[in-house]
Amino acid sequence: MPTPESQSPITTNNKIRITPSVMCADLCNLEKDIQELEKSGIDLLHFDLMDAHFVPNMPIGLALTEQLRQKTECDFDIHLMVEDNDFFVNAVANIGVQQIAVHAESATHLDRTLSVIQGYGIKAGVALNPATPLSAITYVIDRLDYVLIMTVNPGFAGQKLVPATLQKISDCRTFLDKHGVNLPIEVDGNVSFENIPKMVAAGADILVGGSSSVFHKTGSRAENIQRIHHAISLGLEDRGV
Ligand code: S6P
Ligand code: MG
Repeated sequence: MPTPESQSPITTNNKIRITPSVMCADLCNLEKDIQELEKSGIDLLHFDLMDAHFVPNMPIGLALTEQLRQKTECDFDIHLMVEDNDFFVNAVANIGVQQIAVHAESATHLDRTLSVIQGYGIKAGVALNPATPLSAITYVIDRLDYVLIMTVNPGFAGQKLVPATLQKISDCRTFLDKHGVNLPIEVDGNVSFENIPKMVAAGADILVGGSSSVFHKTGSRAENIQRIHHAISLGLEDRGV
């Protein structure tokens, strides 16, 4: 937990959003799984698009993203973990998605890539690996729509939280406040029932739900979403809301 001294005033509104990670869903029964989530009140879906180069994995791809676009009204939240960002940005923009985050570590021309995303009328975010300093977004902060803080090293579901990232969420909120911008912070990686209160208290606004929450084996999707809402309310209490 961040110390009281290091906590900044939370300046975003208190509508916390849950974005289930499609790679953690039942991929053989995806339509049914997504419909169940929609019935539970989810309005955002997180797609982890990987190229097996920037990260050593490739769980889901463009064809699946495109087909799922026909099956749900949810907004599509795209997390690119790829080397060729511009190829993937153009490909997913044509599918019809609502927000795209590119990694600062892989974007050679970050400012230009963000402007290409926004040129499509899509919200643009920057994703930061656990070890990447917040200063990586300093000179694009004025054009950003959100920040994606990785709380595990990207590539795989089912990992343990990198502990320093809790402090990083809080530091990110302070950093945004200092720059006078009120952007949502998305957090991704081991966003578990246990970690959610701490993440929300630190300033997280969008929670990526994977195997440690939305798709947790101990409950149905609906039960897990309820547990997440409870965990969020604990975090908001800690924020003093
Ligand atoms: C990881 C990816 C994430 C995972 C999610 C899994 O590279 O970006 O979106 O799908 O973190 O959640 P969990 O609860 O299994 O860590
Ligand atoms: Mg992700």
